[in-house]
Amino acid sequence: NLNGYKDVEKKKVVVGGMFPVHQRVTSTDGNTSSVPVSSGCEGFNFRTFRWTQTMLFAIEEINLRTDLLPKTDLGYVIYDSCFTISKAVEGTLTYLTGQDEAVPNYRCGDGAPLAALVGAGGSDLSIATARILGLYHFPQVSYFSSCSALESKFQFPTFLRTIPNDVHQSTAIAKLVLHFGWTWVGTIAADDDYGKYGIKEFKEQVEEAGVCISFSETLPKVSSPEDIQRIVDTVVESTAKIIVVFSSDVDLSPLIVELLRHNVTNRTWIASEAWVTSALINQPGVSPGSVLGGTLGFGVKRANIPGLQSYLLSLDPYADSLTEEFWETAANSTLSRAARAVPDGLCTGKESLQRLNSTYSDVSQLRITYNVYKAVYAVAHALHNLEHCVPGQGPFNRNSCAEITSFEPWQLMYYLKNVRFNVPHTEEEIFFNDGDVDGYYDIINWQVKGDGELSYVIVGSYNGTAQPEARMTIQNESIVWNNEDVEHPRSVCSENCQPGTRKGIRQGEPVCCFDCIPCADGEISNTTNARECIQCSEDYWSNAVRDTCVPKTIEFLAFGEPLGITLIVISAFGALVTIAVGVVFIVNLGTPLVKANDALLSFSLLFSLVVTFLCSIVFLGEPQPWSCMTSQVALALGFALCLSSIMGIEGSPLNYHPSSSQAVACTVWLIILPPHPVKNTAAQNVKIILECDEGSVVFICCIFAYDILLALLAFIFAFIARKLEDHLRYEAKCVTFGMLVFFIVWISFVPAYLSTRGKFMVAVQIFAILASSFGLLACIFLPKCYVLLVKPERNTEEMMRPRSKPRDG
Ligand code: TCR
Repeated sequence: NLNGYKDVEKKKVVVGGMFPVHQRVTSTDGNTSSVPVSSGCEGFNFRTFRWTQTMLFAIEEINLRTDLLPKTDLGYVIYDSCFTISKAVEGTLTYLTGQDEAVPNYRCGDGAPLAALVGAGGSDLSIATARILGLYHFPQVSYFSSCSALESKFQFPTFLRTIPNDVHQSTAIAKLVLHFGWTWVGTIAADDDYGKYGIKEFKEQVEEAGVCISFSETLPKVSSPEDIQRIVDTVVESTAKIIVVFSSDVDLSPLIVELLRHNVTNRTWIASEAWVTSALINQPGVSPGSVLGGTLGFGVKRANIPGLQSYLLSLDPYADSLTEEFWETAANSTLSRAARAVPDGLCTGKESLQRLNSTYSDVSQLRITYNVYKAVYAVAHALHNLEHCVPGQGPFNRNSCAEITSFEPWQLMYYLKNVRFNVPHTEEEIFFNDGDVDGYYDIINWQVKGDGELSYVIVGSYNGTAQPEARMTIQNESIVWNNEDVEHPRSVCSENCQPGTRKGIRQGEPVCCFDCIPCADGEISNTTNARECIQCSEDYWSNAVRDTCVPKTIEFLAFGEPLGITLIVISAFGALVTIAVGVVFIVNLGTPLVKANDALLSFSLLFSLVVTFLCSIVFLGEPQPWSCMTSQVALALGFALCLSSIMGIEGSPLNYHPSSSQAVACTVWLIILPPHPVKNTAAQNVKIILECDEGSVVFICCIFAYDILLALLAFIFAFIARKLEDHLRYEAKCVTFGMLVFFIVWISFVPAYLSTRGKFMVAVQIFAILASSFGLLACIFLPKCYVLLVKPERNTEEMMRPRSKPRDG
């Protein structure tokens, strides 16, 4: 007998209960021509019926206790909210008015004061009932409505709950997703406050951390095969391997059935508390092993309630219309009222419940059941405190107390808010903090056993009251994933960008989907997923894989390298030959050949050639301020001297003056804008070229233009002299030839110089200098030396006819 009213002496208080025992209301035919009746309910739910029975069990347990409410008995009124708001509201109104119009399904203890309402079911039901109850300051303790919207004490002043606020759960799921580095997840929400608020909160948290939502689907409340099909298609098409589902098991099960039919595997499902251990999803027979194996979910605190199972099994089928319906549904037969002899299709009420239905009597996962138990105890403790108020020390106006037989709902609300007690058997301490309890969850993993059945394994926990870093503990090794490998699944839209590349956004796609674009020359990225490549600083350049900046190689034509050595050797050879020619001339100073050509002019020509030979060496090596200045100036002066000497030899009137004016020009250049060494980083990316900057382009052009002018004059003179003066004919021929070589060399120098880069420009320049010097040396002095050394017999006055005019200078 569920009735606790055996002792007539005891005072009575009635506790209201509201449970979604049925899953939906029957659809009405829409006929408005007859008296409308409250719609019936269908879809008997064994799990919620177990909760109903747990409330009765708790009340019975409390009534038997002598330390809790010793002088008062608890009665109960229980309504079926049928998972429907209108039913919940109807029940609440009936409960408040005490009118029996909508007959409560379960009732015991008429006439006694109403204490509090336990329940209402899903969050949207509680939101509706809490608004009405709030109007009358009537306390409501929910075991089940976890939606964060209910935390507002302004809107729901008398709402309390023994289930953690979903804010904790959303945070926990977000943490889990971030823990495994999943950045590409899909979400599915039930079309109610529970699903919508839960997913909203989850999204906010993960998006802040850079996770992208691949798709967001909403499960229909009223069965709609098209919607379900659309969701299945989305799940199949999406590349997201992780799907977070915030929904009650009732709303989710049609989708699961469809997923099983399509055998959608290779996904990891993240379960919210409402379906994580639901038998409705994990249906025996249609084992969702390969589809749902590896699922991770959050479950509220679990507990064992001793005595509950035997209480559940000892259910009297005839107690009430609900128990009758339960029995008939469970045994799949009609309960015979009188019969002792049972015809076919009837049952006796003596069938063994243990064998009939496992969901009802399965006490292995008492989570919501435990919340119901706690809620009833919270009301009982509040009533106990109210009853044991010491007169004169009460909390109310003028320290008064409330009477257990005639208290106001708001007075009980005061006690409920401040209640603090230990739950029997588990010793968990319960107290309400602004109507909420601590957010504690087990992390549950669905593991497929050998026989294909699923088992729930606790692999970690989440404690919302701990320090932020310590909130989640998870044993990665104990998790069994939905794939062959031990590694946790990956779910990203695009793989990480390696160093050397940067993220390139794709227009119109979430930020998690991107392309990896290699860094440009001279730019690097040294982190994964770099947003931008970094430009290397001036003297550095990117390496081949573009992940570090390396110093640019410094380039100049060094003395030690083969080309440098070759050039030194050639120019030294040239200088030596020139000196040797000079020696030969000195030795033969008195001979007609030497006399015929002005000796002084010959020596100055030889000297200038030595200068040009040697100045080419100065072009080599790392440029220094002094070498930059000397090389160009020595070259320009050397040529000027050389060319003016040649003209002198030809008897031109210009003589030495040209070279002295060149010297003046060079001095001005050196003083105003001297050439200086520079690092050329622009010409080539990977190299720094050390070279001489001429200081002023105008100056260097003028100076060498002057040299060219001299060369042209020398050529013209020689050309003319060749015709005019007989005794100079041979001489003039040599000079003409030498000047032609000189022009050819320098004309071909221009394109060669312009088409080379870096240190080879210097080499080209030196080659031109050496070639032109050798050309002049050979053309002008080789024939003379030949005569002087090999054919001295030709070195006679006759051969060198005397000049018609003696020359000055
Ligand atoms: N709170 C949900 C509904 C719900 C549920 C469940 C439904 C929860 N746990 C278990 C079926 C089975 C948690 C709500 O609406 O607030």
